Amino acid sequence: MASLSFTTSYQIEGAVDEDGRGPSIWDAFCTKPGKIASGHNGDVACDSYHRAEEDIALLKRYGAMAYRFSISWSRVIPFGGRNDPVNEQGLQYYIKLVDNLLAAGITPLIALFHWDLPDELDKRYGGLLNKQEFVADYVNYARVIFNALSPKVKYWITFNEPWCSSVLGYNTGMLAPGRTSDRSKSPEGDGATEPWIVGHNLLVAHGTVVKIFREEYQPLYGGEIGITLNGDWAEPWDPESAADVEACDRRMEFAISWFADPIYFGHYPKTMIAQLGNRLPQWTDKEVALVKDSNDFFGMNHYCSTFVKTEIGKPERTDTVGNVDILLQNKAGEWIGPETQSTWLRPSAIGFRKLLNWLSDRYGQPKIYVTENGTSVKGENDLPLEQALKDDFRVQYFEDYIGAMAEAYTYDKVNVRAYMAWSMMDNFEWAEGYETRFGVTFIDYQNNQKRYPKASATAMSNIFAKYIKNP
Ligand code: GBH
Repeated sequence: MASLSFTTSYQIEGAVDEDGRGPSIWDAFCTKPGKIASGHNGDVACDSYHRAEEDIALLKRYGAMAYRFSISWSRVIPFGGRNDPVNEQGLQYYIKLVDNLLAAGITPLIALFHWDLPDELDKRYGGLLNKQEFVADYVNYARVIFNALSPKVKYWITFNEPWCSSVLGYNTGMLAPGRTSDRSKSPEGDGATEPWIVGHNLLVAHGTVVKIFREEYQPLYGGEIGITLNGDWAEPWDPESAADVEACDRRMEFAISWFADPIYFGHYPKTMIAQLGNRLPQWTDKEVALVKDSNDFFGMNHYCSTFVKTEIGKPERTDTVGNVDILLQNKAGEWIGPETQSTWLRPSAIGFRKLLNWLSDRYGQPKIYVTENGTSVKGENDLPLEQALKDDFRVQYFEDYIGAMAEAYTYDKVNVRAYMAWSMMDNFEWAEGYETRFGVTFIDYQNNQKRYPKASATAMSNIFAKYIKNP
């Protein structure tokens, strides 16, 4: 299964006040001064709430086989909680979206949660920090969606990038809800407890919903469910240095194994236990039973590679990534890849192939779905429209990365079965606002969100036709 496409609710929909939608933590976060580039917000975004049909027609024209999107919890249950009313209009929006995708021959793949928690749940009980309440409300929300859509939708993602929700939402404060409150508490580390608590709660919520899906919905309608993690490939800064090689392991474990080890092995990775001690929550037997073996597929978002150097001794800065220093240059002064618009994103297709192999080896050849992969282009937002549409850099990126994935599949026997490009269209890039563009479709934000296919949109159909066969 290959797709040209992927989007998420808050990043594309807009219409934040319409048809009974309640506010999410992202609506609240965007009002905080200094949090989002140029003070942007998702009020209008790509206006996809009103243009879903136009977008599906575009997908069809691009030859997309699948479309991954996320559901806005606060559109469906405006206050979010299990005793709060369901907003029928919000639910109908997604039912119609799915029906229209299916009618167009496009397979829907749904993420239940891509960061936009109903704001009320954050206010009511601390949102993701409150295990008991959060899990119960998430279960209720998932049931509402499964009841409406599981007969039609065969691919489900419980959470997108729990690392981002935990670390960026509760430690660096870069993403909503923007908490940084317990940084620098203790001398033996940066002292943060909240990211590890949130990560744990997300895993328990994931495992609980997977169990319900498997017991109550899968037997009736089939379908698959899993979690999507994010992870860059880590390459040692000095390959001769054992310490740098170890730093790479720490980096990978703190990014990916934090969530994948409990799911595949039933415990946290050893580097995290060693570094975080009792700040890492303990697994109860009941929780292990819920979380272990809870992936039907391994969802992986991947963008780039970095060099990694040992950095023991500066824990206050790097605790959350594994006490490592992340660099773009190796010891010889070589850059990992060309510059993009995003400071964090340095492409390296070889790194992608290595990552796929690492996942496959460590987790016993799981079925992998690449649920996001793509790039911004340096200066793209400043180009006149005609030039922005000639995004050769992005075309090259996709060719290289999909080529590397095809090699991993063909020569390394990695069981990678789906690929979704980020993104079908330029959209609200969280803290980067609208200044960074990732789309294969240009959105003219100045002119009524008009859509223009970029060269990469055309290129993608050809790339897929070359490498990937159905399903
Ligand atoms: C994806 O995350 C998101 O899932 C998607 O919604 C988003 O639009 C896309 O990225 C493109 O930005 O200061 O080093 O913490 C990708 C993983 C992890 C990439 C956090 C950006 C922030 C830089 N992201 N990282 S850092």
